[in-house]
Amino acid sequence: MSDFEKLKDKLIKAQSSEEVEIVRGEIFGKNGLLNLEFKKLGSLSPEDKKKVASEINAAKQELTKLFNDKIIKLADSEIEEKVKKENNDVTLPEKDFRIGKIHPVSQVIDEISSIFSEIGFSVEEGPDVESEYYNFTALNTPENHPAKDMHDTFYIEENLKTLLRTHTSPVQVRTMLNGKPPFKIIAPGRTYRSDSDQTHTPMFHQLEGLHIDKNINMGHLKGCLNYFIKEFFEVDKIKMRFRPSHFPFTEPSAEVDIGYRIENNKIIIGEGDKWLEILGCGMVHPNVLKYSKVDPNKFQGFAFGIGIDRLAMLKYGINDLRSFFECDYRWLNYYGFDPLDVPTNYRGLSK
Ligand code: 2NL
Repeated sequence: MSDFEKLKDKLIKAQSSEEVEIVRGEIFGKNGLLNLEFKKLGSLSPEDKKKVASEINAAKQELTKLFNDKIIKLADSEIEEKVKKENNDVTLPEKDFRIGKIHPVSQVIDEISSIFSEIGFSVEEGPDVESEYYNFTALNTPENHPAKDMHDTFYIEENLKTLLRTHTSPVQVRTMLNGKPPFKIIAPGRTYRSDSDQTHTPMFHQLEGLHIDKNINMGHLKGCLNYFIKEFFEVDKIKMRFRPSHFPFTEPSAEVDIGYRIENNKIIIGEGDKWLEILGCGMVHPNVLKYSKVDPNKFQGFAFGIGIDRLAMLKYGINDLRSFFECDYRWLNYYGFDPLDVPTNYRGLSK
């Protein structure tokens, strides 16, 4: 058997692509048989040279075809073998949950829901497209209030009676109309205002709370917010102050500041002599209770509203609000949370 015949036989008998690769080197490689044979041509007479060269070329062509056929056949059967072994069902959902990340806004909503559910609040949701009645009238907002201005609120063009909700308060009004007191709910969700600059986006997230029962007073509100802020920032002590304010839907109304200081370019929440405004609150206005079919002589309660985006920025050291809504996968990969680490109070919210 000639050297060519031997290698041809070896190629035919090869069982795997690794074996084919070895024979390929022996035939077509730098020191392979073909190069060796071509080198020998130099010492032959011109006539023999022509004859032997054409023989080598014929063998080269035959081997090339054999090699290509073989590699395709083996690749096919090897893939088939692999698929059989792996037993993958491509219709099943993604197995590796670590690929996706939870957006910091969703994380903060989950954290706050966990904190309030611990003290008996349930979560309510409502539509983003609201009626003017639930968004303003039922919340005791006068006809000439600046918030109702076309420049501040997105009205749905055709009738001006529907709009994109400017807060999540209509969710609470709907909940009260659909049930009987007491009520102890939070309403997180998207809200919209015609405002866009470095610190405002036309769509933002808000969370409101409402507790209506007999004999609820400002002391309950203070205790509830103190608990919430400590849990949320995961600190034992918090400095908190109430400043008088005004909202059409609460009386009295207040804004809440928390104490902080800056250390090594990082914000320390709960201590220090600087103040940061974080939410608005108050005792629900009797008119709002009347609109919601709750008797203000029997029931009263407190309500509060918090901007979630700013809270998420504060807690997780995110400086640019607009990055929240750019859908940049690299940003989400860095600031996002593990979907399997669901926040709970007893196991830790964010660690
Ligand atoms: C703020 C202020 C606030 C409320 C929201 C509310 C809801 C009902 C009745 C009464 Cl149904 N009040 N919500 C009360 C006070 C303040 O939000 O600055 N939010 C970012």
